[in-house]
Amino acid sequence: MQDLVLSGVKPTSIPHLGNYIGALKYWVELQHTYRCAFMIADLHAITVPQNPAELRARTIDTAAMYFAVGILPERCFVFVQSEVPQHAELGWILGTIAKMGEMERMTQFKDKSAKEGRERSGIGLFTYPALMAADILMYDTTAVPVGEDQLQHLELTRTLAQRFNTHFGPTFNVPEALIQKHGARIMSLAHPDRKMSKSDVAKNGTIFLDDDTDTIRHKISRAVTDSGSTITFDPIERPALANLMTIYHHMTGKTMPEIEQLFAGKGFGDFKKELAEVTINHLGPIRHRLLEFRKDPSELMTLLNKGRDQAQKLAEQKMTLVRDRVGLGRA
Ligand code: ATP
Ligand code: LTN
Repeated sequence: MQDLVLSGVKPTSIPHLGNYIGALKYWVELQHTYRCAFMIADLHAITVPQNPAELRARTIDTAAMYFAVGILPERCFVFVQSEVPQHAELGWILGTIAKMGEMERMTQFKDKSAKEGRERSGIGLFTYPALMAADILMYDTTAVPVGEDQLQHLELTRTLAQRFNTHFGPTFNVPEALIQKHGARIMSLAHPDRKMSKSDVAKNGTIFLDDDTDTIRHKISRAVTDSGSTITFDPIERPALANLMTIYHHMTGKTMPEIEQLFAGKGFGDFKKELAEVTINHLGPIRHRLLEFRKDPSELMTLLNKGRDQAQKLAEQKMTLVRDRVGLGRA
């Protein structure tokens, strides 16, 4: 079987630097080794309330961002999850073999349902992992690049695939997780003890991939640093500076010793100024391509139509087998 990598993000905001370093940038590397499918997970996005007009705009923006960061349409198919209705169908079927206990153990569900209170949380938040399993199993995916937060969902996906195969006969490939070798959790510039996130209340904590040059300079100049004055990498003692150095590393490809040497004898001010410049240089072309897609979305629409058609074709093949195995519909 040919290897296939599949992943996705929820279109709940403009992707930020954390999403880029933690996911998108890695996908761009993977496409040179694997056949890839990248999805905009809009059905997952609505497991928490969304404004409909904003959701639709973010869905298009997220798709544009995939191509803007360098996903190549000739190597990957990119599609919007809800445009392939077989995902919802398979999510339902997998939900019938998943156990309450398994779903209740999911830490993402525990965390997210704690916010609203369990009684008031939507059922979609609970069944989220069955839909995610459907996304993955639909295409005989062999490997899934995910952050650590999603590993538990991937483990459940494997369990559901094996359980289905045992009950109904071989149907799904059992996928592996792909963990980024030098992956990093990027922390908020304003609160280095929290991950950089779309929902950071501190406005300067998150760099969005469509931030303009002045905004990036401003946010980096306001970034929290630790005590001391030398530029040395020490994630335990000086986590704020280590976070900024990690960003510098991902923006330039320079190693930590190289960065330390570059800034020997210089202070935080010089370092931050230089960090802003390398970030602007790296993100500038991405932002430029995003703005072009926004101005004229016709090319993007063609790419998404192609991705949808390809995904639907594969999904329908798989669902024909699944319906047959389970005994759904007429012969
Ligand atoms: P939420 O905060 O709503 O749970 P999220 O940002 O974790 O959302 P997505 O938007 O779907 O979830 O994230 C897409 C990918 O980006 C995931 O693989 C996630 O691990 C990664 N990611 C998100 N924030 C960071 C971060 N600060 N550093 C590194 N990777 C990140
Ligand atoms: N749950 C993931 C997004 C996601 C996904 C997927 C990732 C939805 N379906 C399938 C990999 C494979 C998240 O929150 N990052």
